[in-house]
Amino acid sequence: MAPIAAADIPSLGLLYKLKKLDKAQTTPHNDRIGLIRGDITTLAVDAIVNAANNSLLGGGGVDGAIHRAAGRGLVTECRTLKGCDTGSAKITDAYNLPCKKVIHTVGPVYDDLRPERSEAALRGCYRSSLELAVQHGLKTIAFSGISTGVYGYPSLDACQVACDTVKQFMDQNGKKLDKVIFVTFEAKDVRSYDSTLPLYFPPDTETSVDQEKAAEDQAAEAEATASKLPDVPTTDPADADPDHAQKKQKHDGES
Ligand code: AR6
Repeated sequence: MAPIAAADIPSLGLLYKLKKLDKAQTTPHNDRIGLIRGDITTLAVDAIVNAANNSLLGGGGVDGAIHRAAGRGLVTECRTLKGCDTGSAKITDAYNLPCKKVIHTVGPVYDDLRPERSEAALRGCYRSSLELAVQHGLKTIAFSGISTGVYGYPSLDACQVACDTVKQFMDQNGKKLDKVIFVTFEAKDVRSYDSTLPLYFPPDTETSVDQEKAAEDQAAEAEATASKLPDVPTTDPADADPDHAQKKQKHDGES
């Protein structure tokens, strides 16, 4: 399968425009957020983010797919890194992958007795990966759904943490990155991102497009009505018709 370039991955801004939800590039981050479903190893972006384990020596899931596609050079370099803490990230070359670098982050094994600890660690994964990308001058970065596979983080909760952390980072450092891409693989994650992304990166709302159209229609209607109205009299009708006052008095007297 041919590698997919960052520019060919649809941004939220484009998706909103296709759905006629967005007027223009008015919501700051929408053209810098990408969404694609597929195999992250096929993306020709600056960096892909691997959902690794503390050893950084490979495993199953996306980690296994990345190591297989990269070739032996990746695990050889990973050995020199001496592992990675949960919630942190380290960077390597990409070897046979079409991307330039691989950022390896270690998500939490979801702890449903202490969800706040899992959340803090997952935030750390996204934040430290973004920081590494910026430090290395990487402009386009694609995230797999960290911890949402065998580490058991509920998809919707993980997605909210991912969107919120990326949004906060972009609010502060947005211009340093050209595109942050969320890569979904399974249907549950597709559903989570479809419902969550518009909450964190809203379109320049449907209502505002509708309201603008309604305001235009109203103005046109008002203009049409105004053109049909008689001119406003500039003098008192009684002055223009001297009999009028008498007629009126007579009429009032009859009733
Ligand atoms: N491209 C994009 N996403 C993928 C791909 C792929 N090729 N393959 C799987 N996913 P997981 P974790 C998605 O289990 O939960 C490894 O053994 C998948 O649908 O890979 O963080 C490590 O060595 C899911 O949404 O990572 C660790 O031991 C997401 O990638 C452990 O698993 C993450 O699922 C880490 O567990």
